[in-house]
Amino acid sequence: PTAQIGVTGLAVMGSNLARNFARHGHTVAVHNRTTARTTALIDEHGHEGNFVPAETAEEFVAALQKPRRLIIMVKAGDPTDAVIDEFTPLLDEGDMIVDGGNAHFRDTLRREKALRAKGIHFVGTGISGGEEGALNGPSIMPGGSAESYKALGPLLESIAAKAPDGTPCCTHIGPDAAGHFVKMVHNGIEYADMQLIAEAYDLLRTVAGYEPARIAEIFRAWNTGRLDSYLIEITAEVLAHTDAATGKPFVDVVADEAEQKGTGRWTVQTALDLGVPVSGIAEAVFARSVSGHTDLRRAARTLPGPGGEPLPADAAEAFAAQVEEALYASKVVSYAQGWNMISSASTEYGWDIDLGSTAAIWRGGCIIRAAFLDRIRTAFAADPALPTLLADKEFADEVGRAQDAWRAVVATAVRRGVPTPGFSAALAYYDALRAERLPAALTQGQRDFFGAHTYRRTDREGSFHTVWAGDRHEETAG
Ligand code: NBP
Repeated sequence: PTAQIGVTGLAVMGSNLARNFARHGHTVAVHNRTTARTTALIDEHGHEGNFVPAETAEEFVAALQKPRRLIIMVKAGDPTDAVIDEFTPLLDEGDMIVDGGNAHFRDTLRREKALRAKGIHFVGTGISGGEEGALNGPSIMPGGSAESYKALGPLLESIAAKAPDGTPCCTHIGPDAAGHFVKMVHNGIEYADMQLIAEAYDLLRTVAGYEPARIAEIFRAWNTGRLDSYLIEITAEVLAHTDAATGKPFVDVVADEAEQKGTGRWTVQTALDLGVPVSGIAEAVFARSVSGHTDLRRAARTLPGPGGEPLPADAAEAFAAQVEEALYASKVVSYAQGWNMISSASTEYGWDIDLGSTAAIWRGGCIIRAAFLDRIRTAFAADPALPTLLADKEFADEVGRAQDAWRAVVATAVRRGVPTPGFSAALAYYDALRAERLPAALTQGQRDFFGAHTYRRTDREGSFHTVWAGDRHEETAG
């Protein structure tokens, strides 16, 4: 056998990943259920490196050096199980199956456990960056055993994106499903980032009264500062684009109903199970959902709103600067929430995830790649036990400086009737964290009143219940 690695599933992601390996000098076995895809890959790109095409599963496995390293890049869900079931009987103890698809981490937990019992390493691996990333350098988030990473790491690191300082955007995240888990949170954060950017655009359009081309210029300028990121960069491109058919701004001819494939929803569902507040991600998922409910929107179109004229030029310019501050502060909050989620899951599942290196491997290759992530890496390097990014001195100072502008923007949005669920939820979270006292004390009182759910006191230990239906004396509970 000659192949260092094999890829089965040669749709766009698998083909591009195989080509990436071949271009980096590795010999790659390639296989697909339907052979036509394998043939097409060899015909079109066979000259790019050393490929070993295989028609059958047996041929494919026979082409791999031991211990075998096999990457599955098929549609997530049942197809992944079908492929695992097909290949497992052909493998030996110590072989590695890497699932590079967008699996739900609970599926990865189940598959890893089953294969571990057979002595096979199952490496659920998040791969971000889409088609382009798979070919030219994705951000790679492998889970699975530390032992498997010794054999896989060098190969994966060779094809991964490189951060601006040259380090590969690939690291062993943690055991079993840790890789697929952080990939899921990455996608959730991506939803939040996109929603915040959309709100900034909406405010600049509605309140400042700017045209898309002008807003594209503003995003371009922001992209040279602390917001420097792939998503801000492509936002400027999309806003500057003119529709060829109508000559109108592209953004004005696209139906305003955002779609989703489900990874943002998974993040929020999982956060609810873990009890971690990720309001920024949740509002982003719900905002897409609201946009898609054309029935509700049609029914509510005539509800009264405040109206109002766009701001005069000077005020508009000042407002745009405030929007940048609100966007930045809200972004810090949603990343803080995302990292809380990773940290909680790491404790819950015993993954021992290095929070700083997760930020480090998102500096390149993936959709949320940004200069900003280096700051998160530094914050966790300074204090690996940082309870929230908002407690990092630098982030705290920055967000503190932004808060006046942030409040002004949210207030203006409310006054002008522009929906800003992302900005508003982020600000509410910030205020909740810094509050000396929360009204949760009242909530506890109500729970005790109607359900005898008990409460704790601020002045002494223990659980208590007030006999609300009787003379309202207090009893020690439990
Ligand atoms: P698709 O998700 O469209 O899957 C197509 C591949 O799955 C084909 O190779 C197909 O084989 C194979 N397949 C199916 Br469907 N059912 C199968 C079965 N029962 N047995 C064997 N093979 C089966 O491909 P993709 O868009 O390249 O994505 C691959 C994976 O990467 C997915 O999990 C996706 O979520 C993930 N991902 C995608 C992106 C992206 O930007 N597209 C980014 C990151 C991750 P056939 O040719 O015989 O039908």
